[in-house]
Amino acid sequence: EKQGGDGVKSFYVSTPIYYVNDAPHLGHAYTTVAGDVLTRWHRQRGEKVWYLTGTDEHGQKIMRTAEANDVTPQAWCDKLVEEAWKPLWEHLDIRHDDFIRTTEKRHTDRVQEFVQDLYDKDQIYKGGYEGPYCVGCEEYKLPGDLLEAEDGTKLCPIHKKPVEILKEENYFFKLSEYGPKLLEFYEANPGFIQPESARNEIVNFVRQGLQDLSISRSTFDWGVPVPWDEKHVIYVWIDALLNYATAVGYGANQEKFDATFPADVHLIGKDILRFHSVIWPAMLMAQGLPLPGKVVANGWLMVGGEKMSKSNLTGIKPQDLTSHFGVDAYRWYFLRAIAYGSDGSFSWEDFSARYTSELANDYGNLASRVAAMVGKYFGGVLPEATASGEAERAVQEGLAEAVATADARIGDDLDFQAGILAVFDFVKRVNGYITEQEPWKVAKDESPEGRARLATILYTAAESLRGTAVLLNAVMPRTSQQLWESLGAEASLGALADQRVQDAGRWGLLPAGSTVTKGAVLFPRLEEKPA
Ligand code: ME8
Repeated sequence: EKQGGDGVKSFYVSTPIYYVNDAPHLGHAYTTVAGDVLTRWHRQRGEKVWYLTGTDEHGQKIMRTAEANDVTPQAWCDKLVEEAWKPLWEHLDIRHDDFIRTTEKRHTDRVQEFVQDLYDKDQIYKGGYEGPYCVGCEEYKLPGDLLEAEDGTKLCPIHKKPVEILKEENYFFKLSEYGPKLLEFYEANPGFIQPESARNEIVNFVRQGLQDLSISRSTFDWGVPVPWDEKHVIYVWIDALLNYATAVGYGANQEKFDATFPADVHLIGKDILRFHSVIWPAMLMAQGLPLPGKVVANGWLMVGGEKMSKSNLTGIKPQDLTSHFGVDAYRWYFLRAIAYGSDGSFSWEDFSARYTSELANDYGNLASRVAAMVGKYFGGVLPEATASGEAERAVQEGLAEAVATADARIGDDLDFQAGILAVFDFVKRVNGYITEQEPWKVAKDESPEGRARLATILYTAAESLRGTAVLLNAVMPRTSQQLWESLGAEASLGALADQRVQDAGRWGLLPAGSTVTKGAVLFPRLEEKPA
């Protein structure tokens, strides 16, 4: 997609850029799939969209991992990006428009310019700092936030690992000056930080007063050099946050930058809320750049009551789940089962139960029954609905409601669960309609009235599926495409991706005469759970 030139700003969505000290896990995939669904949804509204993801490659955490593996940090990052991160996003059908790596020159040059500019504007000064530092978070911690082990060791509240006391002469960004302006901004933009609990946490934090932020490090060198003092490297978080600007042409391609920046939605996990809703806006304010639309924090995927992390993944990789449930069911499950913004536990049993009842029984069976009956009673040619009545009108209204609800919940509120549920409620309704109308009995009546009734029932069901294929395309692109083909919709309506959400609830789009075929089962029965 070309950015710029037509004066229309893209709907711009970002994920965090992930640390490449290890391979991606379910938690990273959770945020990235959510962004993919959100951006596919907006594309299906006909909007221009820009979806950015990438990797965060500097800092001590990466450096130590590379050392432990006896390779250079750059070689380590190259390997992980090419062999683990990019392949997983491809496997999960993530359609990002760009993938930024913080070791790329298009990024590092601009980071230096940005920081130099702040220095020239007197927003950065030299000072000293001593305090507890968590390498896992790459962050100085406030003493009051630390946990204490039984032997008195101070622990990072997120990583539950000992913090290190760091003492350095550093450059500082005058973050403390931005507190009042930030509070004013939060006040004027109540939706800026979501969910509500995250907003409250940040407002309280900023009200207590902000400290200046150390933005350089001099005890190691794996980072972007501070341009006026090359003994220092730029703090990894300043470097990382700037990806959202450098990736869309900041300081290099003004046309693209204007057509894209700022992000409409920064998707993050709640661990990195302060960086995105305090430091990042303050950095932008310092440069007079526009502020993002919103920062939306997802909750934790939990395993056995603990936040899922690289160390306690209990061995489950995204690929273990996709090979069992399929990619589409994987994309669907986490958004369906957990309210976005809340913590949620993953369990193999819950996934299996929902797969079987909601995907295979409710949805997949509906699709195959309808195709089978059009085949059996009408030779695979979709008949015309000439005898619609009360029951059909209820189904038509049901579709319109599902479209409106899904559009508002997924496209605007990022309440993926409610949006998906609205579509599956409609699927239940269509199943109920078929159960009540009993087409297999109507089929025994060979009078013209009987044939008209049967035709109407099957048309109504097939046209309903046309709607669900469009509505679920963002979440489950592969099975939606399969269904689209089985309905013979492509010939008359064109590509599934070109179907507009705004039109999805209009009744009667799928023309009578379409060739309906019974394709492969959408959601096959699950094999035994692997040992
Ligand atoms: O923080 N549940 O990278 P990171 C849900 N490089 N989401 C989870 C999760 C879990 N258990 N675990 C991780 C960094 N995530 C920085 C970001 S951005 C300028 C720099 C997701 O590799 C969630 O989105 O530690 C979280 O914020 C992100 O992965 C952290 O990834």
